Amino acid sequence: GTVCALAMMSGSSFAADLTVGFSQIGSESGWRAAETSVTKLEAKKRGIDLKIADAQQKQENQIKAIRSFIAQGVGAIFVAPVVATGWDDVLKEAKDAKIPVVLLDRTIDSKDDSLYLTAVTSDTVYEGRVAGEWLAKTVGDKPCNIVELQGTVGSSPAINRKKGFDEAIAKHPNLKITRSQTGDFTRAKGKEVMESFIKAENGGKSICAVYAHNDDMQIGAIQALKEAGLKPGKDILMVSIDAVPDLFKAMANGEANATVELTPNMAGPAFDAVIAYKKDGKMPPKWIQTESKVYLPDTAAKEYEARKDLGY
Ligand code: GZL
Repeated sequence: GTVCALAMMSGSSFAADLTVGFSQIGSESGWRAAETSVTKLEAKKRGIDLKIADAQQKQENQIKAIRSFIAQGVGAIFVAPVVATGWDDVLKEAKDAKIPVVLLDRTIDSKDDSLYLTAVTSDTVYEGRVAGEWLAKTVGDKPCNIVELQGTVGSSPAINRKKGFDEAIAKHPNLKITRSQTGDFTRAKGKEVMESFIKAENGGKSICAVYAHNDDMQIGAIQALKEAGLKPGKDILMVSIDAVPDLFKAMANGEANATVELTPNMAGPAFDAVIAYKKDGKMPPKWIQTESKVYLPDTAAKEYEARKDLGY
């Protein structure tokens, strides 16, 4: 009745005077674009005033944005840290200004975890591991040369997705990564690096599988393989991570074989943690983990339909 309505009111009215500054990496991938649009939706749902700064993938722009949010006296700061190191000083300034910081979708290497309230991310080591396990199961015991498209150098997902995948295939000596290079999580770079792999691997004939740290680089790789007259998804196994609509489309066309889901909604749990902290002093866990799940071609068409209007 009334009490509940008042509680609801106080919750949302409390959120209504909350301003959050979000230092977003950029729009390097379909997943990143979806994360930005979902964050705007989640802020709107809670009546939160959201200010987003796009860093065009540059850490110095993120640090500038955080300093400007501190100067504006925002209620909380979200940051998706493009790389894992170099944050201690600016996060110390936010801490001294008593502005809680939440890490979204990537983590930082810091000995001092008091520099952030919580990190909302998936388990990116697990994502790499399930990708490796799926490939091992699919290949069986025949020799398989794998080429790997790594994410942004020094970013926590690139480091962890490599770690998890390496651990999984270490158990299968017939699986070997013969080439590994960063495609910086973008389609263009993923295509460019795949073209160089094809040249180096005698026209790509010796490539058994492509492991890409995200779907956007995989989509670039598919284009490069097709232009070289090869058949990705048929002669070459294609496994990647993010579960973006265009990858489901590629799977439905028989050009990709598996993707591991990464929800773009990191902001919902982040907003709720900040509201509970500021309203009732409730300390969230240091890591709020989002779920990951492997998707295969059998449900690709349905999953594509379910996601295509999500703002990717
Ligand atoms: C992972 C996230 C990665 C996505 C990419 O949590 O940081 O960044 O996998 C994006 O698509 O560039």
